[in-house]
Amino acid sequence: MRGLANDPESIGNARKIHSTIITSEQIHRRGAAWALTQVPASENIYVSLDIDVLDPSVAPGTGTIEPDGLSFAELDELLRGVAAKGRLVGLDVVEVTPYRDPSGRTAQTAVRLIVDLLAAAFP
Ligand SMILES: [Mn+2]
Repeated sequence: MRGLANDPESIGNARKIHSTIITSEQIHRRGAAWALTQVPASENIYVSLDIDVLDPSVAPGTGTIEPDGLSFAELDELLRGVAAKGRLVGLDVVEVTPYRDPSGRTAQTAVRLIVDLLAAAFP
């Protein structure tokens, strides 16, 4: 989680169901490898990725632009590491909005993240 758009109600609801919340600031400070230690191993894993977690310099084509997002390297390391935590059974990527990004880099970045995750999950 990151940015100014986080509201206390959403965070409270996530905590009520015992979700672990890791902020992008923590990942910048402590690294993706540390964040992966906070993810428990599981039989089945579903990855739901909102592209706006990335810094807008990498992914400007999205609905909510917030500075200081994850770098491509941070997110790629996280996704590849999550694949080692169990069996990947599903994946979605949301908030890729190509018409807001004439350069096409947001979609290209999203595709590369998907490819790297699938390659790690199904070597
Ligand atoms: Mn979003």
